[in-house]
Amino acid sequence: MNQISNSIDRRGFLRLVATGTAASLLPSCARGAQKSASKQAGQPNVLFMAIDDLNDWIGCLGGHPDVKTPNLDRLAAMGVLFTNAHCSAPACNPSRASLMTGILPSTSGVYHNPDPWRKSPALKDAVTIPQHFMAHGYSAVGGGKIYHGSFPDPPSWQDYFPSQQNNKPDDPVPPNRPINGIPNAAQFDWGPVDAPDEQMGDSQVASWCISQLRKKHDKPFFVGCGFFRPHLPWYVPKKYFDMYPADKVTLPNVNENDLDDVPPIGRQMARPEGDHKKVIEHNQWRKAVQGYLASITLVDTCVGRVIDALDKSAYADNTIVILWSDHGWHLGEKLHWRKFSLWEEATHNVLMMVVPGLTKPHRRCPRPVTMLDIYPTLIELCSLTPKNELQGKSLVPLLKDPKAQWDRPALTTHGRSNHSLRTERWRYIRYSDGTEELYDHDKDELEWTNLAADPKYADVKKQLAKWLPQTNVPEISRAADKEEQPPKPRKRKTKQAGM
Ligand SMILES: [Ca+2]
Ligand SMILES: [Ca+2]
Repeated sequence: MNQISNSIDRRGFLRLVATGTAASLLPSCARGAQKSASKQAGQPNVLFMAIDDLNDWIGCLGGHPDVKTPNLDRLAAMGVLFTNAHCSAPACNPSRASLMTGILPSTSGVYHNPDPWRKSPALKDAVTIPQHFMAHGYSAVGGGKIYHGSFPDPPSWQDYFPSQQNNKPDDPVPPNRPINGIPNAAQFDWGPVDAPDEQMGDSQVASWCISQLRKKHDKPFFVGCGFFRPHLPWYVPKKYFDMYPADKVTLPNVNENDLDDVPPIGRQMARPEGDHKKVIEHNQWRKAVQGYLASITLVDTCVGRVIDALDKSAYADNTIVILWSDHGWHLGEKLHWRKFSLWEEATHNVLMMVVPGLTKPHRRCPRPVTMLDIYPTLIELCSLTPKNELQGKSLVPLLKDPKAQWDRPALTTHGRSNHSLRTERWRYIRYSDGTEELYDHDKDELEWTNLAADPKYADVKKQLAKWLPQTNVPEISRAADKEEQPPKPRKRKTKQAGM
């Protein structure tokens, strides 16, 4: 498979960033820094930005050497970039429901995309982040994808764009789909669309958000702004595809035998006979990477417009900016595509925060944190009433000092009783049948060598296992879901050989 010959060790590149060579290339934002130190009045506003399906392929996280994300890098450089942030669940709906309520999937039973989260006994009456802000005198409005599209939550918002029931403006689509030639691909498709930026749904969401920042507000505000790309399908204007010629893009570094030491439940999550096989058969790996990178740069442009508008607004000095993605994404690593797994590619996501008067520019926090920590962090930053039921932990100590002591690992759950714990050094996975994986990130950043069976690491596993949830409630009843599901497994005819 000569496609692999151009690949790199992606986390080898990450090390380069961390040691400063590439970090020195990061754009600075001295103006933002000066503003951060300026005196603020009253309760801070919150600009709460979300990006769907964005993994660590952004410049400042070093996940991919080709990607161009000048605006995300600029925002990260204005405050604290969490370099070891993970989702609570590697799928849109459970990740977002958990983030917005502060309750773990293992407590709520919201594990998958078709789970109507407000029907969970634990979340039925949950006060979401924007609801808590409204209860403290804030206005709270949103646009684009904050909750999963099938389960919007009108009580969370005073107003919503495009509407309380539909979070997604229409996107232009190219003719003659699927462009990639993969039959029955549905959303699993990529290629340029002949449309100006202004017609893209994300550009419309950015414009709506900018209009909010230009308004005169008589109360402190909470504005949610959620972007859809790089969620599938990767139809974005041609100029973004042209930035990443397919014959030159760097492919992920993939070990064809990587699944050989993965337990059966993990192999079922990877499902190498599905997407990966189709991508290879149709010679689409390079074009897929191109499409993902192009989609990331489109959304980066939207983020840039919003932060420029904030910078020019009356609220630049007293607005907390938080930007997160809901989970990561595989593009062939572990012979897997999409999210829906417990490995680094799927759990690692983007989290950055700029807090006027508190954070300093160019700070990188290596501590393992999760999206569950956002809710208690915002409560502390904005002096809202604490909520004891929240299961995350405020990140304020790390915003003040990104190297402060931090004892808890990052927990990610995919389906009932399948968990991953990530510390700075280790990833420990335990599936519902008791099978395990253990990876040493000091030596194995790509998680290729499962050490779980080695008795030498029994104590490491034992210490990590103390952090597994004691409660694993059953999944709540599913509803029809119009968004993306993990593809159904095909029946296996023979033992899966490495591809
Ligand atoms: Ca998502
Ligand atoms: Ca392996």
